[in-house]
Amino acid sequence: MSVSKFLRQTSGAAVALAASASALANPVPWQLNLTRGVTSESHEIFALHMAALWVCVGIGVVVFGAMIIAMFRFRKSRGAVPATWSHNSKLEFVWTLMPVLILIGLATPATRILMNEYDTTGSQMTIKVTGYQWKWRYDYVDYLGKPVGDVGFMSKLAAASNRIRQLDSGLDPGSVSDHGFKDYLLSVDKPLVIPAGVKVRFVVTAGDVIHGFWVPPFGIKKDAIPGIVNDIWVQVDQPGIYRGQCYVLCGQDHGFMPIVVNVLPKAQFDSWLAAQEAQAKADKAARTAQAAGPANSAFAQH
Ligand SMILES: [Cu+2]
Repeated sequence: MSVSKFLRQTSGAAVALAASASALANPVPWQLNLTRGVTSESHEIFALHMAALWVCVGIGVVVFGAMIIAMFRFRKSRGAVPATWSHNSKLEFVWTLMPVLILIGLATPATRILMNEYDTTGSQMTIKVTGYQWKWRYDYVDYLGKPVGDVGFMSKLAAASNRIRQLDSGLDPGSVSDHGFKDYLLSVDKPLVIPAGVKVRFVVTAGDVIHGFWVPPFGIKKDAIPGIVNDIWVQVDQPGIYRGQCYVLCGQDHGFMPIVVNVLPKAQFDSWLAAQEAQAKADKAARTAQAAGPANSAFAQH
């Protein structure tokens, strides 16, 4: 790719970012840095990432600078004569202590952020997330202290993307979009829906092999392991569509099980959940009636 094309694409992306707040959540072509995200946790992670980056840049400048100066100023053709001493306790002490201090300086905030990410106390909602080859299942367990009745569904790659990805489909991946965002392999048939401004706890597991639940704009990433339940929480204040991926290579369709989270304003979410619960109740009643029907008539015949 030429430099001008690269600049055009990145500046185009910047304009697109500025134009729409919810577009912030969408991945951007040629995105070079870590996703800044929309939650306070993801902002903390981003700040720590930038701090670590600049510490590394500083170390790189000092180390490579010293090497380059030494190579040019003290080269043989300039008549440099090697020193004959072999040990300096003071120097050894300094260059052992400095990395230790830098590591402590980076590890302390990193540990604090991790401990916060693990602390699911005070969450107002629980959703069970299960990874399958190659889709996700979301089961709503409780909300605002009350159990949720039978709301759960599979979430798999959107049909349009699925058609295009088939070998020799001849279809154009650029032809699908969601509100102007080219979403090939990034959309699902039924997104996970959560309320804005509510601390949501995800309990994450898997039904077959190890998967990984990762939503970069939220700053959350959790292993989904069969037989093990991990948990993580998120609180998203800004409604919108957010995208993630399975991050553990889990088989041939690993790249085709995206995650989409639709964050709704709380009132809108409440009515969505109520409708889902009513639907589940009606479905259950229909199933019961169907199961009872033939049995009753069989009984009547005898
Ligand atoms: Cu997977």
